[in-house]
Amino acid sequence: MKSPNSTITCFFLIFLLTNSAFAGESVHIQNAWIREAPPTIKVMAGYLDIENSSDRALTLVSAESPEFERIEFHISQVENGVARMQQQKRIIIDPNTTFSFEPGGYHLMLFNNSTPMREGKNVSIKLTFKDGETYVLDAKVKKSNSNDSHHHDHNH
Ligand SMILES: [Cu+2]
Repeated sequence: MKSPNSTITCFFLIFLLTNSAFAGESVHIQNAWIREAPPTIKVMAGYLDIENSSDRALTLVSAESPEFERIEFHISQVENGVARMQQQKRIIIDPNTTFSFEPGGYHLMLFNNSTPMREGKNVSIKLTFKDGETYVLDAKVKKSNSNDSHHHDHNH
């Protein structure tokens, strides 16, 4: 026969497990910025670091902002000397790693801003993960400080 005590312990354990499966405390997003572009350019690149200090992989499935029509995940690659960008439907962040969107590699591609994007502006971006969790972060518009290989020209 079960003692009342073991039932209580059991409930308590379930509560703890549910809590630890919540990624909120083990995900940190830092260094979010958007590269300032001339006002006529309606496609901009954004960068950030996502630190996953949990012991399970995270899958980033979408990004959105009230300031932009849409946001895609892209990777820049050089093929036969030509820089190309390819859309990625999802981004997987392995357990205990930091995933960087950075110039020349993975980046957010932000389309059709509704307001001018000048240096110093803060842009709210919402990230959604596969488990339904969302994060809202601020990305600062900054001038590029390096002449890296990222191109704003698209062949979509
Ligand atoms: Cu791109």
